[in-house]
Amino acid sequence: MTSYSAPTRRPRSSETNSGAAWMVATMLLGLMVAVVGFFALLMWADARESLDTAGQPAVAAAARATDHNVALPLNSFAGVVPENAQELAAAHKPTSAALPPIPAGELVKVQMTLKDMTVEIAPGVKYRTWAFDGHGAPGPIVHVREGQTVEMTLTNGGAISHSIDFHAARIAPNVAFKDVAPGESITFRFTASDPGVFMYHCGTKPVLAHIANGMYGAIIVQPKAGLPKVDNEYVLVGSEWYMNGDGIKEPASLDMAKARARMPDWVTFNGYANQYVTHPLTADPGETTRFWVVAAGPTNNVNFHVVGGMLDRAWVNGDMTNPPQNGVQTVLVPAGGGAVFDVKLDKEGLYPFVSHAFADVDLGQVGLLKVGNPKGTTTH
Ligand SMILES: [Cu+2]
Repeated sequence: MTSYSAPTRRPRSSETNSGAAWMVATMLLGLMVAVVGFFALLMWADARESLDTAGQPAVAAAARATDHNVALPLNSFAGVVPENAQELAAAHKPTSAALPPIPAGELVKVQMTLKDMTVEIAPGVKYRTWAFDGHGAPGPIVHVREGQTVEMTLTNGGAISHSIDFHAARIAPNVAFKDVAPGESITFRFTASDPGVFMYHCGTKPVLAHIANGMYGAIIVQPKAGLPKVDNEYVLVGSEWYMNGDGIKEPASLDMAKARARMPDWVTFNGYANQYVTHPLTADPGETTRFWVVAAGPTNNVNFHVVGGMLDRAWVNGDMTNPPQNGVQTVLVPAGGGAVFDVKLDKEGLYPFVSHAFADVDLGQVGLLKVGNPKGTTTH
């Protein structure tokens, strides 16, 4: 600093002896400044050239990111609940997992009206869904027998176009699964020719958004030949939620960037986190329970497992034209797929059923099968 400021100071007469030295120093410093300035100029020119070549794509990428709401970092609201969450969970009426009866006759008419509605997906956590038949998510369980004809009528009571795609149908999707404008209806028929448990969902683009907003459900096609008799039957639809807020003060909506990044806030069975932990499904000791499981996603699989039990019969992939596998621990139900499991539990107790991908358990995809009347709770 001192040497830099020195040349600007005027020398006094008593300093004339050192005047020559100052002059030399000044010249040297001037030279140094010129050299440094020259190199700075070179570096600036180089940087500018780099910007000219790379700047345009970078700006375009940033614009794309903004357009599609994929800017990072993503804010997670996983597990965020109000303080009285336990109380709210207890007050919540659980979604029925019971298998409804098969309608009589050769023709089964199914009618659904689509509505935009706010539902609770965890204690005190609200989400704006697009819902089949005012059910929130999942939509109503459709239960038919192999060989019956399903006549599906979808009325769009929502604000944008939607559709319905049945995985149980062999049908031209461009005709049957086409978009239905708000206020309009579509009717189509298909024969339930393949036994199993299948997903149905809205197939309107972007499908990721429509499924993530709750547009999915299960259709069960009982095999004509029948299945081994069981004591209890439950339907579980796995799915995950991606939120743009915590949903506590005001309902959350879809965060598409989180859906693309596979970063759910909640993962559920039948649309509500942990609901069958607070309100367990039931069985008696020695009974066999059948689980009809669909993984609706939009993206996550369900790795189905019953803690303390065995999947005594497992119709993997819902294939009912072949014998089931026996004594299996965990079965993968892929997103968009289904499977059927018979579980016989002899001892009284609380048996958790989970997706054994435990990140999803942490986010709410766990329930209890209460066998008999065990005392207390489970620490598992
Ligand atoms: Cu839709």
